Amino acid sequence: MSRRPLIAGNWKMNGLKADGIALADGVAAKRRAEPDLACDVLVCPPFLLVSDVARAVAGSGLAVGGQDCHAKTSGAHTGDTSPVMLKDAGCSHVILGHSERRTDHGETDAEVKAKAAAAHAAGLVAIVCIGETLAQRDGGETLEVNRRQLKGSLPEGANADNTVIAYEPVWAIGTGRVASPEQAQEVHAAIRAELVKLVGETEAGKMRILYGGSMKPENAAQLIALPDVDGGLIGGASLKVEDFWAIARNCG
Ligand code: 3PY
Repeated sequence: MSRRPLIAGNWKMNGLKADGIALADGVAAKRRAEPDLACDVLVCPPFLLVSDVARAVAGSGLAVGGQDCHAKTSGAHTGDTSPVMLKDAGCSHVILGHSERRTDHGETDAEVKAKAAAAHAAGLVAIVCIGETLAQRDGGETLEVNRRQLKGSLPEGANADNTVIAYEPVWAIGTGRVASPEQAQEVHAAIRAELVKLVGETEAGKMRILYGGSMKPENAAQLIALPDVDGGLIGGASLKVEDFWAIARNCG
């Protein structure tokens, strides 16, 4: 089954307003110059920059996403951002359950699932992140951990239109280490097999599974060419227009 790749930039907690707008302008210019690009492209700035970035890229074909959201629509939740607010600010996607949130904020699969359900209700595509630590990989638990996180984090009603999975081995995030093509394909194939049980064969066949974790221009082509890798969730390399665009062009 052919799936249109998605290249998503996770800017994390980087950049002030001028930097974010310059980056968004740069990526939008590339996108406008290549209307026939073979993939979808998404940028996920920090919350405070979402509205400015959405304005900067309007009409370019780029999508904008948040990096987290609350599981409630509104209420007494100091410091949080609701999925409805993200939608209102111009987002179409939201990253959920990134390992940095699971580590820094103790997010559990059940919380990610509730957030994903809320994102769906707000009309956002949830990018649900899963991945094993180095200790889990060394302990031979990789496939089991990813299956468990996937099952625990996917809400009722998840389908290929409202959900994207991102496999991000924790040991490859911000470390410069990247999964080998064999390691990535093994886990992506196992995730797709688990998706068949969770959402049925048709949706599992259509659902995009991104690889994340030190994806760069030098390794992207090899990873994106794998049968079950449908694009990337890009950290550091998404902060440089030329690097991010070099990855997006690898999808052709
Ligand atoms: C990375 O590339 O390190 C990421 O965490 C992407 O989300």
